[in-house]
Amino acid sequence: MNKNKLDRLITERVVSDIHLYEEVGSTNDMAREFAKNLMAKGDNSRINELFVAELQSSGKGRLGRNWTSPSGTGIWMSMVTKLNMDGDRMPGVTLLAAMCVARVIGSTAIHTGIHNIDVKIKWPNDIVVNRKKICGILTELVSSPEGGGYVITGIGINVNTTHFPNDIRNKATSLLNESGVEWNREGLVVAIITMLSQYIKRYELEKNLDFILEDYNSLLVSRDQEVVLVDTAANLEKSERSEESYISRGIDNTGALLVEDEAGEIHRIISGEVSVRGILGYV
Ligand code: BTX
Repeated sequence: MNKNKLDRLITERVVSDIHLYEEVGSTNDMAREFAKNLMAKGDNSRINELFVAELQSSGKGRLGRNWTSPSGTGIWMSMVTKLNMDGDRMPGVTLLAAMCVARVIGSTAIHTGIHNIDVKIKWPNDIVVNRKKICGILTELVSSPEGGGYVITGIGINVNTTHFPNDIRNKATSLLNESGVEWNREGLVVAIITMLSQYIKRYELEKNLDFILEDYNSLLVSRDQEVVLVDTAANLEKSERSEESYISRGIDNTGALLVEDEAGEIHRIISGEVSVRGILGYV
C-alpha cells in the first residue's frame, strides 16, 4: 500500500497519524497497545489514529476466530477513536463501520462502471457481495477504570485476493473475484475512514442510529425473509427459544436486530455472539 496515497487522511485531519506495516500479528492488537499507552500517559490529543498492515500473521475475528489476511491483496486496518460515548453504545460503531464499507464499495463500483456487485450487510459485522463474505468487522473497547477510553474498529476487506483456504472457500470472496477487475486499496481506505470518522462524530452527538436507519435497513441481507437464530437464547429478550425461524425486520435505532416470530411478536436481538442465518445457508 502506498502511504503517500493515504496521506490525504492526515492533511484533511481525518486522522492524526497513520502507522503502516509490512507485517503484524493483528492491527487490532497494535491499535490496542497504542490506546493503552495513550491512556497510561494521560495523552488526550489523539482523536483518530489508523493502523494498516499488508499482512496479518494472526488476524482475529470474533471469539478468537481466525481472519485470513494474506499479503498485499486486502485491507487490514484498525482505527483507534477516542471514546466520547458510553461503552455500551460501542456495538453501534460496528454497524456504522459496516454501513461505510458497504456504501463505499457500492459507490466505487458505480463510479468505475462495475455493475455486477450486489453489496449487502449481514448483521451485525459482515459485508457480503453476491451473497459471499467480503469483509468482517471486529470492534473492541479499551476502557480505563476511571472512565473514558478508546474504540478500536478493525476492518478486514478482501480486495484483490484470488485464493482462499479450503475451509472458507465456499463462503468468502473478494472484490476482484466478483468484479473481474483490480480495485484501488488506498482509495477505498481513504473513503471508508473519512466516512466512518464523520459517522462516529454524528453518533456521539445524536446518541442513536436514526441517521443511518433507513439506509442500513435497505442494505440488510435477508430483510423481511426467514432467518434462523443460532445459539441466541440468552440474547433474546423474553424468550428462551433458539431454534425457531423468524422473519428479520431490520435494526432499531440502538442497533438491535428486530425479528418477528410466528405469532407476530417482535423480539430485539442485541449483538454479541449471535448468528443470523438465512434458511439457505451462510447469508
Ligand atoms: P467473524 O468471527 O465474524 O468471522 C470469522 C470467520 O470468517 C472465520 O471463522 C472464517 O470462517 C471466516 N473468515 C476468515 N477469514 C476470512 C476472510 N479473509 N474472508 C472471509 N471470511 C473469512 C469477522 O469475524 C471480523 C474480522 C475482522 C478482521 C479485521 S482485519 C483488521 C483487524 N485486525 C484483526 O486482527 N481483525 C480485524
